[in-house]
Amino acid sequence: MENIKSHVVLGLGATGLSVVHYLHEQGITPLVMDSRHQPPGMDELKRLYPEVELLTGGFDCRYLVQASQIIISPGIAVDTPEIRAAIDMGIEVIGDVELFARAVKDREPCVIGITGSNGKSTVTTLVGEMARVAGLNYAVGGNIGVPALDLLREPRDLYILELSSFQLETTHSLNCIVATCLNISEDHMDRYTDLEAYRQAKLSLYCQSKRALFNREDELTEPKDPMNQNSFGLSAPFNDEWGVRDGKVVHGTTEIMNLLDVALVGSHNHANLLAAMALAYHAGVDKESMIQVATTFTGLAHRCELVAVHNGVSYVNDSKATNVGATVAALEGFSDHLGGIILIAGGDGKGADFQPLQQAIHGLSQLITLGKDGDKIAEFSEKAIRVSDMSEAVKTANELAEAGDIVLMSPACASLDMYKNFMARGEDFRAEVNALAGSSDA
Ligand code: UMA
Ligand code: ADP
Repeated sequence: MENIKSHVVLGLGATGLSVVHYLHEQGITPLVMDSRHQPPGMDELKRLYPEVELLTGGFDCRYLVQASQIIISPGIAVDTPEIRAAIDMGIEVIGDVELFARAVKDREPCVIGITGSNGKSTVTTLVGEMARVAGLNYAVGGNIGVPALDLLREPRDLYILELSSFQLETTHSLNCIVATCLNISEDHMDRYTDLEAYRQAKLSLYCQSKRALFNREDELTEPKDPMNQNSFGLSAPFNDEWGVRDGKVVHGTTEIMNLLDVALVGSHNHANLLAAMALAYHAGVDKESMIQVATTFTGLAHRCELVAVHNGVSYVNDSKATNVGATVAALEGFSDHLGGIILIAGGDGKGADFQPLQQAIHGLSQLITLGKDGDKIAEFSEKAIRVSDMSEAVKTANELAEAGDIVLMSPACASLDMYKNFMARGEDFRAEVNALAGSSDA
């Protein structure tokens, strides 16, 4: 039992590595464990910190119960029996974001926290862009990709953090300037007993913020505490809320801009923009900077992204639609479209109930399904065609589509049954669509 350490880091992905870096800077050498045999951070750990011991292939309880602090990665469920046993013995189990929170706790509030089922990355990026244009010294990170602790390497005045429910389960002392839960719909049901448990993980962010910003069109996002709250939504606002009145984006009675000048398309994205403006406002971003971003930012890749127009058919990559709510939003966003819509959906449903898709699927001209849970979605439509991979899906869509149609790849599922991540799935779709153009030109 030589490798007993006061600090145990669980998980050696991006988060685990960032925690090891951070602890190293504090003069602490932790023990690292990962249930995988070849965790992704293994080579880098060996290269940078050869003195740090790594145990793979499981979590060894003997070391866990003798630790004073366990820092767990978001991909590991807190309910894993070995971790539960340590918690029951009174050992502190926290996440990387909690370490981040403790590192900045003595400063003036300097964090904007963003959670929700969908739109987090879009809003986080929008707020970051607004901060950049306003000339603030800011950094963007968290679930969007760069682990929170890595942001501490440079001195910053403002941290804009995307936070997942997994991260929030193990975060208790963020002291945000303002925090939002953008919306709540089913996701990650393989990690939660029910929607309420998932929702409570998200709403715990409000208790760690000076102000709570909620979505007044989604009552599931409402904070319990009526103090210091504000709202955004597409309806006309009261008092100093953010909303839309007479085709104008407004903050209370102050007009910000014409909705028609907003570069992002889709009503869900307009709601995202309102949330971003409200958040940026509390960080001191001026109206002109907000408008500059709103008129130029057209969206992130893999989120309702137009990939190509081929024979008059628009091919749209919405690979980041990894849950049902995102696909429903995408279909609603195209509900005014006059041509037909062919939806490509399916993948790993993560235990989701697909029922909310039923109505949206009804209006489709064709449904093409693939992946582990594709059949569950296919059950909603007599027109469903089951295919085995993206190549067949795109070729089938191409054969069926008519000029003016949209082929929308919005899977309502995670990609991990067929791909490394949602980006790889989106790139595969893009490659298959580009191959269509190549074959018909030949
Ligand atoms: N894993 C094991 N055993 C372990 C540790 C991890 O099997 O011991 C598996 C997990 O089940 C998971 C994968 O490894 O499938 C990655 O887990 P991780 O905790 O090591 O992940 P990181 O590389 O540290 O990335 C995490 C976030 N990943 C997850 O929450 C699953 C990243 O969000 C985030 O960008 C990163 O920290 C930096 O903060 C990704 C994500 O998919 C994009 N998030 C989910 C989502 O957005 O829906 C929540
Ligand atoms: P997240 O980081 O929460 O996953 P993204 O901004 O990456 O959010 O978008 C993920 C998916 O959700 C995309 O398919 C996108 O089109 C959809 N989406 C974005 N904003 C919203 C919203 N406000 N409501 C519902 N779906 C949304």
